Formats: sequence, structure tokens, C-alpha cells
Amino acid sequence: MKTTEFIWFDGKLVPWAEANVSVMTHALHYGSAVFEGIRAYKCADGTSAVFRLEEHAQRLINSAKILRLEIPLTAEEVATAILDTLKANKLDGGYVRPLSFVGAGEMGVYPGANPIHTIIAVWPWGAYLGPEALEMGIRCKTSSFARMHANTLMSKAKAAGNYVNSILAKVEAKEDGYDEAVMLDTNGFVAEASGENIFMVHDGVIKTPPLTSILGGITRSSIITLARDLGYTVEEQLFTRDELYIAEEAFFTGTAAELTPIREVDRRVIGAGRAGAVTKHIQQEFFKIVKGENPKYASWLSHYTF
Ligand code: PPE
Repeated sequence: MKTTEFIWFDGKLVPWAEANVSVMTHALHYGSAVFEGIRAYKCADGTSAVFRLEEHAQRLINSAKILRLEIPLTAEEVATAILDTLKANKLDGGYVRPLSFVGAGEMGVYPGANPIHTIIAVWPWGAYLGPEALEMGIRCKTSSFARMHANTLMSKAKAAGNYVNSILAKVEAKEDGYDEAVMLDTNGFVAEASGENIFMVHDGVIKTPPLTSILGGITRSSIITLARDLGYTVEEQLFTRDELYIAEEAFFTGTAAELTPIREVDRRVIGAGRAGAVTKHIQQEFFKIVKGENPKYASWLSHYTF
């Protein structure tokens, strides 16, 4: 990965290579951490902007609340620290990774009074699923691993431990020659992917699974708003894998994945086997918004310069 100069660590900017913790860190043993993935984009007016900064900062706080992690920061303080880290690193666009975790102290599952640390790292990060994916779409397989049951792990928390489920699915998909895994919930309905929410177009209507056992994606909610504003009907509705097989179009959304078309699921070609018209339309408008080219969505951007 490309690194940058400083990592924000409990309120201080420290050199990247010195932002280290003990191997006895609780989160390393038990996954007791919450994180965010945020993107900043270079804008047409020469500034840069973080996409939906307040929503991401608030989700970090919410994730911590779900896990009973006491982060000594408010959402506003997290947002300010993110902008400070981007500016200190002179990064005009890229990825932002805040992480709050249970540190070293006592061993054992119970986190007790172990300290809670927060770091914010930023770095340049290109297309998550490869440079061609945004244009050509990707090939997926239905995972043999179910997305966790709503009462197994807390999917509304972006918790580190939840990602063992994602890793199982992603590794299986990649080793079987696919780009990404489509994960079903424990009732067999399509849920999401290892690190993306899923949408499909059926009879001209855009459908995405409701917030049952999935992460409440900030890109997901932005795309629902945008698609409705563009005149599309969007329904939050459970659907099955065979409905996905016969969809006219399908795509993933996520901060890292942005809006990535799906061209194949379980060896069934979706639509024409490349980004469909609806997908392309929404993707184009999405990229205009994140780059500050659509004043209607100016409130989704937190601009910064350095
Ligand atoms: N579901 C999951 C399981 C998920 O991890 C993400 C984001 C989403 C949906 C989409 O959420 P949002 O980014 O708010 O639209 N996954 C992050 C981590 C990816 C990684 O490999 O790390 C991301 O996209 O930043």
C-alpha cells in the first residue's frame, strides 16, 4: 500500500512508522474494534472534499455504542481530526480509515478497563476492485458462508470482528476465480457482499435489501436518494439469488468500491454483461457529486485545502 507521513493517534500526529501498539492489544486477539472507511476526492474548484464526513463520524460513534466501547471523542471531534490528518499529509484525495480499539491491559475476553485508542490513517487508494471494474463490471459467486444472523454479530456496527465473516467469503470467491462474493442472509435472501451493499434493477425498478442483517452503507443511502431524485423507483425489499440471476442490471455500492457494476453471478451473465444504462447513469451522477460538480448535493461534502 501507499503510505503517508502521519497517523493521528489519540490526538497526536505521529510518523506513520511510529504509530504502533503492543502485540497484546485486546482488539488483535478478539476483534474488539470499530472502524470507518471514508473517501476524499479532488474537486473541480481546486479544493478537496470528504464525502459524507458527518455521517461516517457518527457511524463510528454508533458502532462503538453497539459494542459498548467508550470512545472519548464526539462525532464532531472525529470529523475535525479526519480533516486535520488529511491536511497534515497534504492528501488531496484518497481513503480515510479511523479505527477505535481496545488496547492492551488485562487478558481475557472481558475488555474491562483496558484503554480505548483511536487512530486515523489516510492514504491514496484507487479503484477497490481493479481499474477496469468501474467500467466493465465484476464477476461474483454466491458465498457458501451466510452473512451473520441479526443476533449473531451486530451488522449495524462496523466492527473489526464482523469482518472474519467477510474474509471467509472474499477468500473463497477469489480462490474460486471470482472478484467478489454475494452473501445471503441466514434465511437465504441476498444480503450484501464482503464489503459492499448490493442493488439490482428488475422491470425498471431498483431494488436493494432492507437494513436487516447488513451494514447501513452510507453510499447505499446516498445512492437511494440520488436514484429517487433522478426519477427512478427504489424499493428496499428482500430478494432471492434467482431474482438476481434474471435482473436487467446489478451493482455494488461502498466507499471503497464506489459504484461497481456486476456483470456475472454464478456464471449467469447479468443483462448485457457490462454496466447497464441505469447503473451508468447513477454512477456518472455519483462521481459528479463526490467531485463537487453538482451543487444540489453540496451538503454531502466537507471541503478542505492545505
Ligand atoms: N457492507 C459492508 C460489509 C461493508 O464493509 C461496507 C463498506 C459496505 C457495506 C458499504 O458501506 P459504505 O462504505 O458506508 O457505503 N466497506 C468498507 C471497507 C472495505 C475494506 O476492504 O476495507 C469500505 O468500503 O470502505
